[in-house]
Amino acid sequence: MSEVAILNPTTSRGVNTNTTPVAPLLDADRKPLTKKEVSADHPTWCPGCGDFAVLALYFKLIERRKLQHEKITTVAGIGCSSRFPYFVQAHGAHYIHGRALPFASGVSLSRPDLQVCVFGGDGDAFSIGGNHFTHTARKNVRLTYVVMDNSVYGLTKNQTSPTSPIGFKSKTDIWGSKDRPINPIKQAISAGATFVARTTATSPNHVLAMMEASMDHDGFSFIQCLSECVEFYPGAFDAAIPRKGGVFNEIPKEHDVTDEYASYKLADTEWPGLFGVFYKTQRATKNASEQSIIDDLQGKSAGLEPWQILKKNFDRMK
Ligand SMILES: Cc1ncc(C[n+]2csc(CCOP(=O)(O)OP(=O)(O)O)c2C)c(N)n1
Ligand code: SF4
Ligand SMILES: [Mg+2]
Repeated sequence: MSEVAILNPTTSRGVNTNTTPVAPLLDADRKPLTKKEVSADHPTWCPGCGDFAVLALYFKLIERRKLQHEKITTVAGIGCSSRFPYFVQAHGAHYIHGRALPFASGVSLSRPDLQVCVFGGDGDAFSIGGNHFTHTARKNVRLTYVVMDNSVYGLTKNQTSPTSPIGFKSKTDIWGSKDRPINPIKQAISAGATFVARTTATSPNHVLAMMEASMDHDGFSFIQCLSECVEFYPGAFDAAIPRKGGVFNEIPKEHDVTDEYASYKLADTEWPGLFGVFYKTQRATKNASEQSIIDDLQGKSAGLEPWQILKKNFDRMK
């Protein structure tokens, strides 16, 4: 498959409402999809790669939420983690490096009946795709974005990524990285994401809980999911794995997730940091504001077909 593989659109645009419509569950008489029915190619990741767990949990989520093939859209950029859509038997796109979010935004805005899930790596999200991350967050496009963060470029075989720690030795930093890593949680909050969470592939129930909560959220949901690259950064997250002597500390129950500053501060907790929902707020989505423009125009153009409304607008621009 080339870098741009286009999904398969089938139905028309949606419903008039102030909040974004959530992907509806289908008829009760359709059985939930099994893992077998939703898996495609055998994953080509290295044995032991953290990404396997995230994929398995996505299958579980699809089954649990009774999503059917035509309602699931899985989008990714380029990287080991971004191979994700290949392995899901449903609609999706393996798009250009760093550009998964603008593509997914188009899907979300034009098809409010779909559950749009974007997966990718730390390089894809925060290096080449850094600007798209910021703008999709501030626009509050309704979709779930799971960044499988291994703190390295895996696919291209070991370069420093924006989340690699200082001192990390790679092909691009043979003496050890000197650059301060970004903090994805702080970045997401300050950009305007309305749901911000952190989890780790070694805690499956926690990943599942975060993904479920993100899908219930009406807006841009961001999840940083630590996912070890056993090939180029083994042991990167041992400090967060209790069976390896680490600690898995959840966000204190009394934390007010609507308090932006408290969430931001919490995200500064010393490595390996905290896990759970840092921030969650309700703000008008891009989907809802676009829909109100459409409704307005349709109201002024009663009796016209959509193509006639478009033509009228193009004519006005001449
Ligand atoms: C425009 C462009 N620049 C560079 C590349 C090469 N490239 C492919 S994937 C990648 C980095 C992937 O790292 P990450 O997103 O962390 O994913 P991982 O492989 O670690 O899961 C790079 C630099 C590319 N495909 N396209
Ligand atoms: S190189 Fe790393 S990230 Fe890529 S499949 Fe192998 S273990 Fe996973
Ligand atoms: Mg990576």
